[in-house]
Amino acid sequence: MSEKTLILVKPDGVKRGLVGEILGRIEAKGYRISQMRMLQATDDLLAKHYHEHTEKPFYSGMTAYMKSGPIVAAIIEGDRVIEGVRSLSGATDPTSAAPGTIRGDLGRDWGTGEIENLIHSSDGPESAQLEISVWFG
Ligand code: 3AN
Repeated sequence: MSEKTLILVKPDGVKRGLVGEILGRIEAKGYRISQMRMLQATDDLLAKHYHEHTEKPFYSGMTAYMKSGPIVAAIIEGDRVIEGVRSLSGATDPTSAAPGTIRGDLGRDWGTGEIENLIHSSDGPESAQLEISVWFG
């Protein structure tokens, strides 16, 4: 059964001109972009999106990074798309993310103290549903 996931191209991806490359990899895999918007993240949207992390020590630096420029939010559709886009995205740390993944091929540590890892993708059906409602209402 076809499912939906939510991706964000994070501010570093937009600033570096990698929106097309990142979305292109998702499309080339065979998934379909069903909705897309460019916007500026706010504290309120990020608190809902990252509700599991609001008490973590890295939360304030991470949200400052997420607000450092526009992001692109998209809903992606396809069979097993949640798992498939997580696999395309790669591990959280771009330095050690596997080559062949978006983070592994295009990301690195820039010495800023923040994990700038280009893409967010929902990690399960419940988070996909919640995150789609956060960014697309
Ligand atoms: P992923 O995006 O790989 O699913 P999550 O959901 O565990 O990672 O974390 C969300 C975001 O929080 C990450 N993309 C990263 O920017 C940040 N983050 C996670 N863990 C850490 C950490 N240990 N130190 C700093 N930032 C972190």
